[in-house]
Amino acid sequence: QSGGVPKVFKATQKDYQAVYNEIASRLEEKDDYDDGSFGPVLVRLAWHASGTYDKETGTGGSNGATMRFAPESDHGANAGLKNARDFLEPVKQKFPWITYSDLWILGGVCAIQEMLGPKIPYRPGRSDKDVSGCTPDGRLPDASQAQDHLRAIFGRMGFNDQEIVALSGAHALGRCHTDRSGYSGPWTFSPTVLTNDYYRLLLDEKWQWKKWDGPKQYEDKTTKSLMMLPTDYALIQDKQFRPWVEKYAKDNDLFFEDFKNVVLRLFELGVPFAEGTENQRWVFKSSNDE
Ligand code: CCH
Repeated sequence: QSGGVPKVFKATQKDYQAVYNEIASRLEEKDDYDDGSFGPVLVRLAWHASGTYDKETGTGGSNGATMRFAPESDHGANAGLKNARDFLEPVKQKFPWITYSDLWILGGVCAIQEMLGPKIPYRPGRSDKDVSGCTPDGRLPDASQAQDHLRAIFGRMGFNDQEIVALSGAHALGRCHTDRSGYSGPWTFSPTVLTNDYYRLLLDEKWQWKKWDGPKQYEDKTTKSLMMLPTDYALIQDKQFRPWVEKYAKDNDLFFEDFKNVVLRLFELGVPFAEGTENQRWVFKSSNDE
């Protein structure tokens, strides 16, 4: 560099798109994991990084990536997320300028888009914190509980009833693992493609308690191969939640629009973005875009 002054690298949208592309190609390549994709566990990592937010104290949220450290990495709710963090580590090595906290959220955005969900507009600006930024245990939802608990947990993050139901549609993706949460099985028949099937199945299937030694969960009466958590089932038991389940079950476009808006907010919780960047979010090209 002229004058001996080291040039500060300022990453642009193009640079972040390159990181997106790297994550997408690793998703494609590593298709022997779980149901054939790391996508669902990447979405869960981005959600658990963000969902620790407390609007009263401004603590937690996607700024910090403090789940890299114990005690947060050892919180029961985060069991299994090492798979997602390890998946992203080589990406961090290849693009060392990106923060872990921006990378984990970009991983969630990329996974949702590559699993054929809506585009999730993104802006960078998260910085990594040290172990002192770890949030206390108990901030993420407990699947054995019901609507009051959901409202308390998501209300603390700043979300209303409609947003709770829209966010829950992410359970179209992935599965429960007995060696992680103790629960077992997928919610839908296509756990690596985002659809509104979660809502449709909630309403259309007959659900019964699964007979087993594990934690209380529902199974579908017809095939006994799908599951619902007590918190999932609460969405159709509760009078205020249920109309939203019905709307999203009928209208995938509405679900995608609302899911995009609420996930965008979730992924930005607790981040002190530079002023004036609210209207400067980027939309990344997915690998199947022309
Ligand atoms: Fe979830 N989720 N989640 N979840 N979750 C689990 C798995 C996934 C709850 C409990 C569980 C959201 C909301 C809730 C995903 C995304 C979201 C598991 C199984 C439990 C238990 C973990 C295991 O055993 O591997 C509860 C309770 C709530 C309350 O509302 C929200 C919100 C999102 C995202 C927006 C995804 C994706 C998975 C699948 C992970 C995988 O590895 O397949």
